[in-house]
Amino acid sequence: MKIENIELRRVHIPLVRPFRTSFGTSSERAVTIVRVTTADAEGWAECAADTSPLYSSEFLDGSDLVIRDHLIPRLQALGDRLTAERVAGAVEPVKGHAMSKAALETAILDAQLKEADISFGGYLGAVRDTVPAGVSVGIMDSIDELLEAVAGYLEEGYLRIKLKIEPGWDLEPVRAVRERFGEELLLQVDANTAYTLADARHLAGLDPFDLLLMEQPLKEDDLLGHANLAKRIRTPICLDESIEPARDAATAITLGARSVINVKPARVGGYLEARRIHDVAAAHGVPVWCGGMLETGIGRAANVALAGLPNFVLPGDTSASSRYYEQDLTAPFVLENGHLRVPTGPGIGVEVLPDVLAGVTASVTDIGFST
Ligand code: NPQ
Ligand code: MG
Repeated sequence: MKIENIELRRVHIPLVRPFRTSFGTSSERAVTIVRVTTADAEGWAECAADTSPLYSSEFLDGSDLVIRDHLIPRLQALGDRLTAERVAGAVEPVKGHAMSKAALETAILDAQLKEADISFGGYLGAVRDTVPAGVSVGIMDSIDELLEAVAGYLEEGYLRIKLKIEPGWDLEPVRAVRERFGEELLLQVDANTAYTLADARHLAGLDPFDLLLMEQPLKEDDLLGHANLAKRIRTPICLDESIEPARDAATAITLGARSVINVKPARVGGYLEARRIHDVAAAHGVPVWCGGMLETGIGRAANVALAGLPNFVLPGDTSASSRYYEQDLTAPFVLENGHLRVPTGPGIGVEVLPDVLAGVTASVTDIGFST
């Protein structure tokens, strides 16, 4: 495949409501959109990093530099041998920076699949036409506000609720949601690394609420701590931040540090690695679900395709566009009976709306591409 240009574009999109997690509050999503131009196609992707390195060590300004100065030159060095499947190997000497690598690989894969007239779902091996949608609900100022928000999402049709928790916002909100909405509700929590093993007894206090899982209670590098915690609480532990390459998934499974894995293509370095994690987990009977990073329609389209693979057995954070954005960068993803439709067109299968994109663009850099 022959790339003619790579463009990096910083956009800022307002969120419909502030989103508070244990690591901070966002009222807009800043994101870098990557556009790869070839003779016959345009490939699109977004870098999931945030403006500050709080979810993980990556952040957008750093990511733009890594893509420009360290990743793209390694792809140029491949010459005519460049394919999406060769991107990960070519950038492997660069340590870390999974989200930056994922964005670049995904934009190239989109262009390649559009040239070949194959959809993401078809390429990755999706077996479903629609995927069940869950929603991630931020930390709120009061229990009443939380109950109102959850009631609204359930009315819209979301099939699973994930509550963000932190010390001081855990047992009471979970109890209130369970009591108000009943034992049938699929309910889980996400701590984004806010606890330590010393909180084990406190976290066991969530056991009576029959949660599907507790996501990432401890630090990202604390697999052993999670394995220990798993022996002290009944709620299944799900890892998010701890799992980068597929080898991490294998390690976590061997240690007994998890019973479920949140697969986020951005965090693991792209859709090809995400598929490998899906496969490793499936081979061990470990269920997975598709996480989210407040993606625009560009990233959401590819996530929904991934969530169509067979071992994605729990509803993901694959919410409708309206969960985050009044105006998405593509035609909005909408809930149909609690499900999102897997796009079937070539590549990511959705078109970027040029006027909307222009309206939210803060800066554009043409990096070029020469071999
Ligand atoms: C998670 N996502 O599962 C993440 C965390 C997250 C849907 O809960 C800006 C950029 C804001 C990235 C907020 C969901 C974010 C962000 C939350 C990621 O842990
Ligand atoms: Mg998470």
